Amino acid sequence: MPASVLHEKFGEVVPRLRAERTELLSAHADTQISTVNVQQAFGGARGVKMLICDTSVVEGDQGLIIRGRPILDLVDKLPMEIFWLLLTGEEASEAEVTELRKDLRKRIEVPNYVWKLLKSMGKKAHPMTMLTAALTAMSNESAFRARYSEGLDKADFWDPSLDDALRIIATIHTIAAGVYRMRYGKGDLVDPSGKTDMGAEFIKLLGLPPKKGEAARMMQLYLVLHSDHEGGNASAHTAHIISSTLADPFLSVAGGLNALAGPLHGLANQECLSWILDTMEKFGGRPSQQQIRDYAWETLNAGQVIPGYGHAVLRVTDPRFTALRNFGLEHLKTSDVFQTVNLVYETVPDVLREHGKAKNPWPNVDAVSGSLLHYYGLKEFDYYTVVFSVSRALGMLAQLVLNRAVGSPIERPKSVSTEWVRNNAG
Ligand code: HAX
Repeated sequence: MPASVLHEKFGEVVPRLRAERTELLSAHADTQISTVNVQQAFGGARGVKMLICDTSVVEGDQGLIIRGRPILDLVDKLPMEIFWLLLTGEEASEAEVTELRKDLRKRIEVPNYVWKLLKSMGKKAHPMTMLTAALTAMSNESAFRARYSEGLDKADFWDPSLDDALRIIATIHTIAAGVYRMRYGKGDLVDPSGKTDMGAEFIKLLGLPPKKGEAARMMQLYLVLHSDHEGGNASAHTAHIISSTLADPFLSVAGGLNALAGPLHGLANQECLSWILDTMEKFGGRPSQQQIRDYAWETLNAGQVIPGYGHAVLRVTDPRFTALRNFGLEHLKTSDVFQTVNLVYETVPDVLREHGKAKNPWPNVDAVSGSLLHYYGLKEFDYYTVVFSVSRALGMLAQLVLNRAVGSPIERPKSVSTEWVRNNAG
């Protein structure tokens, strides 16, 4: 496969990244940037600064910032423009976007063995299992794996990794749409054209009604908003650990997406809409605020979490929630489900504050995303995390290529035993 416009661009950026890293390490190698207390060691390493991620940061009081730009400033971008920005730190020009589109179009083919594998998985497989199985199988296609086995200079690791990244970005929505059509009996697969943007093409491949282009616009927004969330979240971190072993990008992203499939992480979006629909079913339609309040308490008193609320880092309403809600306020005026999501937003933070456990009573993006997918025809909730995955692959891959470019080592923090803590904590 010929190198792409992104290879050219990123090749120009790499020397600067390496120089910056060398300079920082030589000037500050021993400078302390974080400490770890017993609470953090037992508590999922919350707040421990021990990873480098340049694609984006999540500020507790602001939410997602991609390459210095708040996510709400990027809502009109295309997913491929976001990948460019995540990777290079710069915005792509119009000409570069045109070239990138052509480069992606050359890579849209999904090998036939992937479709055979997916067909063999039957009607009970979770769509996330199907997606990550497909990506794992596609490791056969890895340019990185092939070139590494021939003997690749460490300085060039990023180059075939970027080939793999582009191949995954060019195919993941086609695979995801294939999973949808096979798993839910939606008929034959639709061939990708590679002519339109990822969001519009994904809607077409899924076979959803275009609603005068609105569905494509929603998908484009969804894919941009979910693309990256710094390096410490469970899926990005998992992908990073796998890739730090020099496993190929297909295996690394598949592993990261397996972490996204947990209900406290990406799977929360399927649980959120279930919770909303359960509320509506229980109260026979759009519930009142009092009914939502009662149901929220019933959920909490049963020892369960309210899906879509709370966050490990955020301490304000997630701006990605705000962006999707704004879209809904404009286009989903007639949707009872969306109006219920709004009422929940007006009610649940007070309940969580009263409950007193969650450090953040505000909604995260998952509290609203399912209601939009549902409105535009994706009624199968257990598919929602697959849509999330199509987007999040962008961030994982940008992080992976950057790490390969600067030669990040295999990750290996030190664990200690409970006995060690008992003996040393005093
Ligand atoms: N409902 C009820 N209780 C909640 C809660 C919620 N929405 N959010 C947090 N809590 C509870 C926690 O379970 C924890 O209880 P215990 O002390 O009994 O263990 C306590 O409040 C403190 O938790 P925290 O420090 O505020 O939050 P964590 O960093 O531990 O967890 C979670 C962050 C997102 C996992 C958590 O808020 C949660 O479970 N939320 C609901 C599920 C959800 O929306 N997940 C999606 C998050 C976004 C994401 O990653 N998407 O991919």
